Amino acid sequence: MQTVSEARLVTLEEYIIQSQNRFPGATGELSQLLRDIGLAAKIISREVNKAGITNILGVDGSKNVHGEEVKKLDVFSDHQLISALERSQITCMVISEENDGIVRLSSKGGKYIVYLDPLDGSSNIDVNVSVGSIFSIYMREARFDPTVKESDALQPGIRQVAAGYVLYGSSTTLAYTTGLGVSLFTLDPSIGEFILCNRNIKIPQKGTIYSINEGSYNSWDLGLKKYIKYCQETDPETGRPYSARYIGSMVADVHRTLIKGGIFIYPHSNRYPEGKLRLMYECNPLSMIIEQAGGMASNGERRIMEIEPVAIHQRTPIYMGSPINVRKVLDFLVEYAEEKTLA
Ligand code: AHM
Ligand code: MG
Repeated sequence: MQTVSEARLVTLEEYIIQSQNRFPGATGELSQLLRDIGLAAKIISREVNKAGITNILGVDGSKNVHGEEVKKLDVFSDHQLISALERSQITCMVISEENDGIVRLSSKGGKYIVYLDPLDGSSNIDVNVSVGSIFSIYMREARFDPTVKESDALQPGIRQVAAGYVLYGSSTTLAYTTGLGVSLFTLDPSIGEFILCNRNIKIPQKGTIYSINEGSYNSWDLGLKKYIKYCQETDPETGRPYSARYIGSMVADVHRTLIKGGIFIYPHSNRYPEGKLRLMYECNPLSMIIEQAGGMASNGERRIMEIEPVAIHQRTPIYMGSPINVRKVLDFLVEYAEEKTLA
């Protein structure tokens, strides 16, 4: 692991500029976009940290497009990110978990389309557990068509030009990729800067942690039930069963999986026949991060990032993490595919 010595701290801003300089033809627009997201993340981080002592904590009364209660911090985070993107005038459209339709920005010729989950895991806010922001960036194909349409945003995850997340945990961590590995930063609150802590993080090939909401066990496919039982048996390499860890904030569970290895699963079930998590602003960006770090992400049948989207808020089951673990669960799903019916 390549770490950066305290003697020469590299900030997110510096790192983005250094990375851009490696591409002679780069216009700097993507760099600007990443800097905008970094700035919004610092403001959200500050509000998340003081949520308990201000009136921003809790439900604001309205419901989001999925009928869930909107927390004030969700709304705040959504506004911060969208205003940051509006300011730089290079994004034509934003799609966010908090908004039913597309949000057209004033820069109609803007090159980029950005998907956001402004505050993922928001049911955890009230209990002081980690939450996160997720972003996924695409280029607009029909740039010279003045009408920005929802169909412009329906691109598979393999076309993402950049993706990342911010985890508001015991410290605030930002991870992003532009397709050349994953860089990780930690916010130093004393100077208000994200500091580079790893320029090319790699996920362990295999881990011994499984992460799934086991309360839904009875409604899983047989292959998944068998796989989880397999995880609970003694692993010959460690002499112990796998450990179960489930935070209930996808960003936090995936971040742990990135660092420690293992598997994160949100399958389909009776309650969520298509899975619960959203393809475009949860699964695709986190899959790009995990793949760029050497891991895998599948919906159980195919690579997440190859799914052709049909709707901006569509859901998908997801199995992601260390390659050895993901391949194993996929083997179980295939082996018991004949008995696929949800019990
Ligand atoms: P949210 O975007 O409304 O917060 O929902 C997504 C969250 C994910 O962060 C997390 O993985 C999942 O919901 C947890 O769901 P469950 O409580 O069903 O296990
Ligand atoms: Mg979410």
